[in-house]
Amino acid sequence: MEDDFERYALTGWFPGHMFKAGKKMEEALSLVDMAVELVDARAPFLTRNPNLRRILANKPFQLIANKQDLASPAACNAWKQYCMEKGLPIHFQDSRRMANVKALPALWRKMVLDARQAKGVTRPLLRPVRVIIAGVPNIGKSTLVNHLGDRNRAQVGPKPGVTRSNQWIPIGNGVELLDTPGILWPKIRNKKHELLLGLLNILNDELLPPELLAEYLAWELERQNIPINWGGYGLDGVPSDATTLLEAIAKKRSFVKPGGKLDVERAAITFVKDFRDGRLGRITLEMPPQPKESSPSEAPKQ
Ligand SMILES: Nc1nc2c(ncn2[C@@H]2O[C@H](COP(=O)(O)OP(=O)(O)OP(=O)(O)O)[C@@H](O)[C@H]2O)c(=O)[nH]1
Ligand SMILES: [Mg+2]
Repeated sequence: MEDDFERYALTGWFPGHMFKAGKKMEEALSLVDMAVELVDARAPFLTRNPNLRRILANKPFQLIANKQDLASPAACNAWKQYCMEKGLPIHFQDSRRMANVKALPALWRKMVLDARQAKGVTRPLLRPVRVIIAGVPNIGKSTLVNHLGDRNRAQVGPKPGVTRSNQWIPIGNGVELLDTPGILWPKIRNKKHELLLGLLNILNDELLPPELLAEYLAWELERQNIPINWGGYGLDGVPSDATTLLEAIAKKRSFVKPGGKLDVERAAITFVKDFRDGRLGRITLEMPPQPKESSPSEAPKQ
């Protein structure tokens, strides 16, 4: 399957939102002691917001790769190793599982208190540690916040010393969360990046035609040589192109438009949904960067 995605222009949807949300985020970050950024375990760096850590200055920061259950376990391990070597530990989790998230508040409190100590602050912190959960749309922020905050929801309310529109949700362990939707917009690098964000359901589905998302997904599967059960779509093996694939799916599922033409759009929606729901298997779309191989001219002389 050919890689020719650059022939499509970017949808150009982000800049306005990015600016407004960026300003709001800067305000929110000035109120918290630390930030937690949620990224997608299937593409951890391509779903990061490059500006968050810069805005945070010297405050503690935790990177959580969410939706671990949908990512390849081997790839998650490779990412853990890579990030550890870079001095930015990454924690993988499925935020829908309570067992995965219950230890987080105590860890966040410790991170903030340790950072104060490292700065030489000796005054005890007499208030709860304040944390914001940030990340791109649909990444699982509310899922995590609700898991952590459920029991204390009723107590939510404005507190003195905090702007009235900002509310704090106490979550126990001496931690409270800033109740602001910590939505970040990723900086879209190129068309392939935009399609990846679309595939991961981070961009609004109305922005990108499903056939294009399906073509990109099929191309990624082929590029990475990821085996999937093509037989389930009525194919003998890897399809030669996206049209063959979508027509096979439409035939197999009897997706036919009035007049008898195959409904390839519906086939594309099905294929993309199967990926998003994990029915194609646990698939990672972005691997950690490889160390640059030395070119022959740079190779050490024997
Ligand atoms: N498979 C899987 N799904 C998850 C996980 N965490 C959240 N989800 C699902 O992802 C979807 C989005 O979750 P939300 O918590 O609404 O995401 P959000 O970041 O608050 O989204 P916005 O408010 O739109 O920015 C929901 O369908 C969740 O059930 C996870 O770890 N694994
Ligand atoms: Mg939300």
